[in-house]
Amino acid sequence: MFDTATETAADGQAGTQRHCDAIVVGAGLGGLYALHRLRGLGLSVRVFEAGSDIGGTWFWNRYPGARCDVESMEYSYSFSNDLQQDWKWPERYGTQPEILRYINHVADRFDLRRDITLNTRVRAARFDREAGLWTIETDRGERVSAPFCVMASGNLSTPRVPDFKGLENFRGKWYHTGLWPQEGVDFTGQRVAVIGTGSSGVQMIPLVAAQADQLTVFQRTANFSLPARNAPLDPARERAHKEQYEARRRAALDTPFGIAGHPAPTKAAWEVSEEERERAFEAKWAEGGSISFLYSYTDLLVNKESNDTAAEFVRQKIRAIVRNPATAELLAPKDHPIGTKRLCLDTNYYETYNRNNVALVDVRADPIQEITATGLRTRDREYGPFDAIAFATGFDAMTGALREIDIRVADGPALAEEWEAGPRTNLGLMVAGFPNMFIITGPGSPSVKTQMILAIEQHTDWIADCLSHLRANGYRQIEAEPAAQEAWVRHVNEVADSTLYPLANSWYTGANIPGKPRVFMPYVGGFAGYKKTCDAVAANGYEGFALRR
Ligand code: N01
Repeated sequence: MFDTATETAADGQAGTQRHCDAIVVGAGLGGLYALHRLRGLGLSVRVFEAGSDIGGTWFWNRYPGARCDVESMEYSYSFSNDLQQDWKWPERYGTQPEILRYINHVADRFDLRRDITLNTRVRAARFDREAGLWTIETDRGERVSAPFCVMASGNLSTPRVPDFKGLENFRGKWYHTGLWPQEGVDFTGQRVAVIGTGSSGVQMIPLVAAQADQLTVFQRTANFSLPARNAPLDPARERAHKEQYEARRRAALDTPFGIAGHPAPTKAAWEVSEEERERAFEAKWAEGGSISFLYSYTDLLVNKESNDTAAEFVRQKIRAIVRNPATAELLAPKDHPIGTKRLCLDTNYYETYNRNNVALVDVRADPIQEITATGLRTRDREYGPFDAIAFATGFDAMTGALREIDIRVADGPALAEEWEAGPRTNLGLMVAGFPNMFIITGPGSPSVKTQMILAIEQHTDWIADCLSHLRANGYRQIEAEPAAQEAWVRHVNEVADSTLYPLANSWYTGANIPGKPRVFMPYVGGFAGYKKTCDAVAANGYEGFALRR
């Protein structure tokens, strides 16, 4: 299609082509839609996936309780109305198995599998400017070339077990939430340690507590969590949603989080009386959901005093739920404004600490020093014995997967080196100096601060339109211009600095990885405004991007 030599392997299958029009890295929700969309342009595409099956995040994160914190009617593809009308979500929030089933249905329905190579990790990607080709190299020794490369490698796809001394000596079994065994884990009768209390830990802890003999939770930072209020999807609500599905999807494009159905707040928290605020927070607490809670007032993420009122409301709820006052105080977050770390959604998280087989240990005051043969040692004491340790310790977020691939133009510096002081992109979509490489939901885009599937679709549609434009106008290369990239990076930082987000040590800033530069990575200026900017850039002939024939 782009007039490159197409050499097909002997069996003639697209899935074995050594040359194609576009290579896609990753077969999660992003890679699958990219394949579908680019194929729709008539391009030949090959997708490489490290996992033994498709699904990305929802393939790997099989820990007990794994569930999406965006409602299932929203957290789904919008590109096919038939698909969204046909699919039936059983619950308000999709479980990991249900979402994986949905992803597999999409792959079959749109005949995606034939272009996906599984069990294959892309190790390197080199661009040859003269030939105008990316060549990727896989861990199975395969080399494939294409003029365009789309990185759909995910934001939370590089699981991280902290560098604890002695893990290799542990005689029990250990697991990471993001690499959970496919066959599941039965903790019945076991003494279990969970390390980490982010979204994964908060979801997993109640289920592990219900199964295990004893559970010890090691908490470094208390996190705010709100009740999900999950329930079977009400048929009347589902019907009403489906009747307006397309209109709701369009409405979502005009919102900051990419989610429709939450009326925009009109007042700042300080403008109303304490009683009115309490009533509003109470109603949101009863309704369940994190976005609607943060949407109670206009200024919760920009004004510390206003934020304090919401934070204190949740702290009081924790104190009311957790019977042991010392445990409640430990669980009540005080070191960051609410919403500046990912706000968790739970089912019975705080209630779990009222069980007599559950203990909470503060490893902020007394950090973990070492994993031992039977448990772990903090500075002050030993814990254990444990039969199993479950690490809910998160990911090298947003840049991890890209930095692991040796991406270069000829013999130039690797992308990882270019990003040593933090990621730099234009619109989160492309990187100056790396032509014809697109990133889906990359750093500098709203991605993780929105409904991810909508963000994926918006990026992929922009990329597909861009490739159509190049083809129609005889261009063969596109590259972010350094000045436009600098301006975008500056804007991303300015917007972040005008909010409370930088006050938290979070994976948004790289703070969870020792040595990772502290840069606020997602764009928090809102999905709607971001999409308008991307659309304007395209309408102005890809302003800020150099196009070459
Ligand atoms: O990871 P995290 P996650 N010693 O980085 C602790 C999405 N997600 O997998 O906060 C002791 O949030 C660490 O402590 P601290 C969602 O976007 C969504 O839970 O760094 N503890 C923290 O408590 C989410 O934000 C869903 O001080 C250590 C925890 O480990 C993102 O994925 C579900 C430690 C890591 O929390 C990541 O969530 C799950 C150490 N050395 C995930 N190192 C839903 O949709 C780290 N920790 C619901």
